[in-house]
Amino acid sequence: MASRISLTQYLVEKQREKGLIPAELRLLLEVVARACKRIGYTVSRGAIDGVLGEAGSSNVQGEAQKKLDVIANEALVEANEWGGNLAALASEEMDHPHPIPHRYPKGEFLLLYDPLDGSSNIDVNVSIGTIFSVLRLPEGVKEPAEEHFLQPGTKQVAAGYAVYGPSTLLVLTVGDGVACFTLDKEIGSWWLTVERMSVPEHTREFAINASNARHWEPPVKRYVDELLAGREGPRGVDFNMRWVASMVADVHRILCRGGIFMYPRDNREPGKPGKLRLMYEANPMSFLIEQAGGAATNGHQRIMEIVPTQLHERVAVILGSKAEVERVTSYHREQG
Ligand code: AHM
Ligand code: MG
Repeated sequence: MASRISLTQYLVEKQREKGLIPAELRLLLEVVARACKRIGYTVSRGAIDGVLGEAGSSNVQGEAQKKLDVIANEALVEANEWGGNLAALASEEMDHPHPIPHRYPKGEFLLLYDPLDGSSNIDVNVSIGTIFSVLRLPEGVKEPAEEHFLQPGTKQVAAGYAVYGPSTLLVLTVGDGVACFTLDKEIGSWWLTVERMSVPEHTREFAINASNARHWEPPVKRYVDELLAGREGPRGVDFNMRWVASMVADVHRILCRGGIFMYPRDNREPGKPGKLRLMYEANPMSFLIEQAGGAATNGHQRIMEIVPTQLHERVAVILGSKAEVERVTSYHREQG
């Protein structure tokens, strides 16, 4: 058998040989990966263990929580709060940041996550996942509060996601490219299966929830109309459409073979700049996509440069193959 590289070995190399990450960050990422392993196992048990269906509660965004949203959130809190590497953590499923209990030592990192992305796919056995982002607690801060999380995506020191699909995968960046690990369920190890993921600059595949077409703003409408016109239209080629409705799975496809993913701002709720959340969905995915050679904007600016004003802030998302993201962004610019 060819020798394999485990997640631990990969991270130790980043720490030791390249001096890219401190030991505390490596340990933190291993804890997150372990929690994802546990969540993946729970997801796979499904109806046998009664984990499908509604939890009967709702989160801060007013969305009904599924049982697995709650279970996954708890798994990440439990795995991380005693490790000594975190100052605080924040989640889509918790109104406010969760402080590290006083009985445990505190570290210098902040963890943000969407514990179970693609909640609408849980009960129909379609790929779902966990998305996470790691920031540093600003220097000199002793008691972390919500305001300390409000850093732009460029400050992320690590980001990644797990996909619970046909295989359980972990895709990770510490700012030195994007690596993909596959969970070996018998042994319990994450093996490195793609050392450097790369998003092709050009693509003929796009992902958007077309049922919202009537609410889109003109630049998005123009772009999608041009794609739909195919060979006979201004682009002169046919495009293909894919929409899993789990951001983890749609972004994973783009990291594997290119494409463009859009959840634009629309006119359904004019007060909201999009559906997806900046800090634990858009920022980590943008970091990964940029590290793999792609681009990510909200139509007007690079997502990672947005300075957040709220923990659960929403943002329009256009990410993937560079040439297409630049085209959509230029249509927004022309529109003014
Ligand atoms: P969730 O975090 O509650 O699962 O919501 C986010 C999901 C994304 O994974 C996906 O891209 C999008 O919402 C799907 O939206 P829609 O239901 O409009 O297709
Ligand atoms: Mg989500």
